[in-house]
Amino acid sequence: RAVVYDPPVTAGPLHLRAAQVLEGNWTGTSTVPSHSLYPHQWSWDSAFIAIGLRHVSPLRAQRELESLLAAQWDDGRVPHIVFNPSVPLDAYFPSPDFWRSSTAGRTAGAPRTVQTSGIVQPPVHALAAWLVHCADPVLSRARGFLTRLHPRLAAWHRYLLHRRDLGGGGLASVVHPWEQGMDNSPCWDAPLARIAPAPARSFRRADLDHGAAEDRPTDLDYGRYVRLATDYRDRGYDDNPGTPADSGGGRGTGDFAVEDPAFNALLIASEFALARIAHELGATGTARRARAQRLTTALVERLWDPAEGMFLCRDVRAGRPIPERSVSGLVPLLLPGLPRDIVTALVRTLGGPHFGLGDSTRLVPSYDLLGEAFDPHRYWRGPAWFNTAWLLERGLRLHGEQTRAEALRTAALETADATGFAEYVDPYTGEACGATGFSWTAALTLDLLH
Ligand code: 9WN
Repeated sequence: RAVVYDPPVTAGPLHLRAAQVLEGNWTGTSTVPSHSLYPHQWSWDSAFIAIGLRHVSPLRAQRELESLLAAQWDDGRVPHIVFNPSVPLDAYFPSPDFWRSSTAGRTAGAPRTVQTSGIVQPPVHALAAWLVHCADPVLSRARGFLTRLHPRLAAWHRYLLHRRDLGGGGLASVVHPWEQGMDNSPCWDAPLARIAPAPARSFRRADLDHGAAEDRPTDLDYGRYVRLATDYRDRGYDDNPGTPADSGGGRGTGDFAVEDPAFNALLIASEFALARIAHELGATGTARRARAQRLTTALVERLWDPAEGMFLCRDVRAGRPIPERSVSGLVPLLLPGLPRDIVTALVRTLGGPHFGLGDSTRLVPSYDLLGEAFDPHRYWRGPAWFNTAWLLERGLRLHGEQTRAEALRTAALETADATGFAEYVDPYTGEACGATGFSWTAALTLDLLH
């Protein structure tokens, strides 16, 4: 595998090596996920990176979030990529000339001076901002960190809760698999099957210059990603939530609209964090807390499946749940207001035959071990990722499952160490896949060490 630019991981204690990875991936204003595969700033990566970086440099952690939110659009969306103008266009696909944010996104209020994508990623940012503040409240207050970020975070949540309520039930929808962050999850197979792929020769994938083809999404997946993103761009990135779609399947105009449990759980966790931020800034935060609780109820009503013992995605266009078990359906475990019987069922599912935690797997697989589409090496169709391990460790701890949380924490630290901070790993063997020296793996290692 040609992983050319990843920082060398030298010997030394784990926390030092994790800090070195983040140092090597720091550009001066933000941190790239990986110089080889992902040489720009990514939205949810930056949130996870800031959560770890706060233990090394609270100032850099604040700047990580500030630089991302400086690229926010006027309609409130936080773009999934903020492009670094000094990186050659062919280093990553799709590049700024594909997204054309400053022209195609003008009506939606894309920034003029910085180039971004036009889609979003999971809203981990308010949670990250609160944790970063807590790492050094004196510095945070002196720099007016939360005072400056609060209106941007509030606008971001407003965008998701209003412009993206395409199902009409209070939850946010994603309009592209890249938005949910688990790009080629089998959950998207059915809704994506309706999308006519863009011809393979109409674009050039840069990811295959650095990653092994068998660990990455297929060309057919990419054709559909390109089609969806092109259509959204050509509509001026307009979400148009008031208009019923022709198919009758919810609001909005695009062909892909899905309510995802992890995306919405992270939004709710971030709403709770925004309540704390508001309180720190002198408000009560009561309304936000109440809203977070209402959203938790909506999440349970719309996405909980008692027979499966987990949350499922909902295909808004088809008007039905997607019968695939993804780690995304376990992530709501991180919510404080979850009914006790749901917590019990989620913990049982996590340790049961579909995810095997504490039994057959080292880390939580991204997809059902018994699912037809399971592949231990192909990206989000089976491999274990460190951000989901971190979220579930938090959830287990929150709900009093200390022993399981501790076992997951130990496994994550050992695997991060053994693989040189791999992007993702085979869930059974822990073998490294994708890039090494991957930023959120290093960052969340730091957080788990503290
Ligand atoms: C597309 C950066 C990102 C992560 C995503 C992960 C992958 C991009 C890609 O890399 O997606 O956004 O090119 O494959 O799936 O979760 O944020 O690390």
